[in-house]
Amino acid sequence: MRASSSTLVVALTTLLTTLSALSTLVAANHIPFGDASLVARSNAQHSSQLVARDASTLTAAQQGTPLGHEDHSDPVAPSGARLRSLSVGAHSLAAYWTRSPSNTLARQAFIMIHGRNRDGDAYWTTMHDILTSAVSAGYTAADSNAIIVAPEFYSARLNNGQYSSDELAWGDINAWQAGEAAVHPRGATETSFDALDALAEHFSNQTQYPRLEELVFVGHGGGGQLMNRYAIVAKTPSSNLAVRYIAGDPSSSVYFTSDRPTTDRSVATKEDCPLWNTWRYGFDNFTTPLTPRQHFNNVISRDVRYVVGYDDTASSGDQYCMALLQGGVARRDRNLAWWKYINYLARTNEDVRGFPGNLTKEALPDWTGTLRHTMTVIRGATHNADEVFGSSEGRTVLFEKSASDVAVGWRPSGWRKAVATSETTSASAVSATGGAAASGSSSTSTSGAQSVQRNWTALATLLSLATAIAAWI
Ligand SMILES: *[C@@H]1O[C@H](CO)[C@@H](O)[C@H](O)[C@H]1NC(C)=O
Ligand SMILES: *[C@@H]1O[C@H](CO)[C@@H](O)[C@H](O)[C@H]1NC(C)=O
Ligand SMILES: *[C@@H]1O[C@H](CO)[C@@H](O)[C@H](O)[C@H]1NC(C)=O
Ligand SMILES: CC(=O)N[C@H]1CO[C@H](CO)[C@@H](O)[C@@H]1O
Repeated sequence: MRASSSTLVVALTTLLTTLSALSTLVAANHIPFGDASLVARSNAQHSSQLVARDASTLTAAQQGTPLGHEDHSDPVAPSGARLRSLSVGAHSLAAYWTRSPSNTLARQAFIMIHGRNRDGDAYWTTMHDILTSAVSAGYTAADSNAIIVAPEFYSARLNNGQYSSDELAWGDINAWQAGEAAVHPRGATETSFDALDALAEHFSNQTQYPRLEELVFVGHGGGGQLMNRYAIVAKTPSSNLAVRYIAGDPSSSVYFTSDRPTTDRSVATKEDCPLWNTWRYGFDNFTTPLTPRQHFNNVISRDVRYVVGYDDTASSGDQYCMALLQGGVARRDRNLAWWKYINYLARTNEDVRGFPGNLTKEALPDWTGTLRHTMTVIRGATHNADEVFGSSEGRTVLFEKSASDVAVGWRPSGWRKAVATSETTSASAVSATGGAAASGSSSTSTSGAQSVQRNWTALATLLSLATAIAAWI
């Protein structure tokens, strides 16, 4: 073992030196913005002011980012489901729905949001399978009568032929993830947020659902992005329902302030990224009467649960500079940095120093409040809804009514949920990677820990390579 360990160290050192080159490649992906004709065209095409607010949609159009999965065939409901249309404003939303729901018995309803491929049918089945296996395993928090709904946020270009003349479809690319308005039917003003509000209202009807107690909004990837934004603006649901919002492995979040966890200028800089704080990444251009702080106060009091695959480290998904500024190339690191950020803003006493991201409590405004959110980090899970939600920890996130019963999963070594005094030991500052790759290294000094933390992205990549190399040696 000793010999292969030193071989490993040599291999890792070599890899480490290549990582600066990799960061440069990432830096080359910075997005220039300012094509006025594009904005004008976009505004003319969609009269609603809502359309022009999403920085990702505009950037994708400008860069000609590949549109992705295309499907024009007749949608087919998976067995156990049927395709329904639910009224949203003047139009309707298509959704796969439990075929024979036990409306009078159901205690739980799940609104399962698809990812960027808009494959609600597959997501309905994922949720159905997870529910079925939890129930047959005797997991008492799972309701055997739960109703599952998987909406379809169709793309007007990539899915035409699949939706009816009355059904909503969204503009390209992935505008629904940011809560934008539909562009079909012509003149539609309903947004994806409105569609979720309509589902909440539907399930609030106690005549139709007399025993319903829990309404669970859950999404993964692009659906996870919709979730962490919807939780900020959702209409307050009926008081008889405990509502939770579950965001799985989103690529980005909406930052409430101008702070960002990436300060490594070789990864991304605000100066080279004019849209760094524009909605979906920050509050600029978001159409809202409230201040970011008011939104923060609202959302922290809601039951929001983040789920992150510990191995969701590939540099896939959103690689625009706006997202890179949120913690580098990997979704995992961005989500862990987000957890640090909201804990610092709310001045919780969770010790999050071991999480990645160059943020300090002192540098952030003091928005003290009670943070009701949870973050569950699932070892062995990549960017995959089945792995994340099918794990034993994922099960607690989906089914447990009380946030206090949600498993936390992985944490950096030395992590403690609550501390009486804030600056006690330096062991807790050991980086997340250190904790996972070498759990014996918990005596790392504070300065050592900081340099490990600075190299977070590099080490995170190395961690997955190390596993491969160890097997190969
Ligand atoms: C933000 O709003 C301004 C003013 O309405 C507009 O000129 C600009 O194009 C918008 N930017 C984006 C990225 O939507
Ligand atoms: C609630 O559901 C019942 C039974 O389906 C229906 O008759 C009633 O109109 C609904 N109420 C509202 C406010 O939609
Ligand atoms: C964090 O800040 C340090 C010191 O300014 C810097 O060297 C490092 O690159 C930063 N790390 C990230 C991930 O931005
Ligand atoms: C690859 C990389 O980011 N290496 C950095 C790790 O941290 C040390 C100390 O802060 C830097 O000098 C390296 O450049």
